Amino acid sequence: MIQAPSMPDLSEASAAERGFKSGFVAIVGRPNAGKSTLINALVGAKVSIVTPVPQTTRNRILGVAHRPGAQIIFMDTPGIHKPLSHLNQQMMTFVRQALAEREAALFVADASAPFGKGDEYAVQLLKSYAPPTILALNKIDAIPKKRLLPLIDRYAKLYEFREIIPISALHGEGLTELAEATVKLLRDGPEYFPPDVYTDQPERFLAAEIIREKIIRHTRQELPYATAVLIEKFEESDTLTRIHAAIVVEKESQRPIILGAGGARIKQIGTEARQELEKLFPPKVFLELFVRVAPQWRDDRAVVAALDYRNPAPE
Ligand SMILES: Nc1nc2c(ncn2[C@@H]2O[C@H](COP(=O)(O)OP(=O)(O)OP(=O)(O)O)[C@@H](O)[C@H]2O)c(=O)[nH]1
Ligand SMILES: [Mg+2]
Repeated sequence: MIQAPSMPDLSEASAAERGFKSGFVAIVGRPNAGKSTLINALVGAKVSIVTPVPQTTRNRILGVAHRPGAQIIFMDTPGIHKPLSHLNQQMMTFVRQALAEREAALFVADASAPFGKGDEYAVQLLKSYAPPTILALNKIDAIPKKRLLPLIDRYAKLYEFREIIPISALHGEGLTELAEATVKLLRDGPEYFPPDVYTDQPERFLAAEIIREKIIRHTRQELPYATAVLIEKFEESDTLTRIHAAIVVEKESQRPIILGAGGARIKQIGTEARQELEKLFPPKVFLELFVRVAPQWRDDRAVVAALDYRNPAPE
């Protein structure tokens, strides 16, 4: 269960009594459908990393959208797929947890990709939890309008979606309608989070994710899934945040791919990550990156557990 940082006082005129709506909403769908782009757009802040590579999100990421009279706590999740490694099984556990703990769901589908078996598989999983769900048909900026109706027909036959809303998460189209339709699925409830809080992720995890985003963007042809980032040191002072991070790869042969010729690639990854980290941890970030080889880490329970920020830190 997700712990709210401060529970409101329900004894007197509580938020619920004032007709305030709130609740947890799972964002689910196939890998690469645009779920993380969508949660960022709905929350109005970058809470989840985005890359062109499927299976980017590996955790359950909370993002709070503060609306007039309502608070929607969105849960971004990994793309629904058949898991092979322990890491992938853990990713699917996050999807199931989100589907089990939600009040409602947004099912995100990539309207620009051909409908296939993977989409049917994803809807089957949704069905097994049967939440009240809105279908968000995403990436409509990338398709001719005439492709929408047949797709809407097809999905309408698969599940009793409460609403089907075409959107472009990237360009912000249809998002006001989507947010309003989502609020309609919520009941009266408390303000779980104060107005200035938009995620529950610890700073160390946010830092690791930003670094991982830059790694994927720079190595996606060669190493789409093989890397993880572990923060080994995170020290904050008024003038400097010092971060040491290990880039974990599976094989010795992958080390030079991260390093690049003469170390140029890891330098570029470091520069881009530092620039973004400095916005989160001003005024200055010192970032040290190094590569560590951990054979078969995706099947190593200890490494996979260390990647989940909800686990207690190792002694
Ligand atoms: N054209 C277009 N591209 C989009 C849109 N939304 C997302 N994308 C792109 O789709 C790719 C995947 O986006 P993500 O938000 O990472 O997708 P995801 O569903 O979170 O993917 P996983 O975490 O891997 O499951 C990125 O290159 C996005 O820029 C959209 O509305 N239009
Ligand atoms: Mg994602």
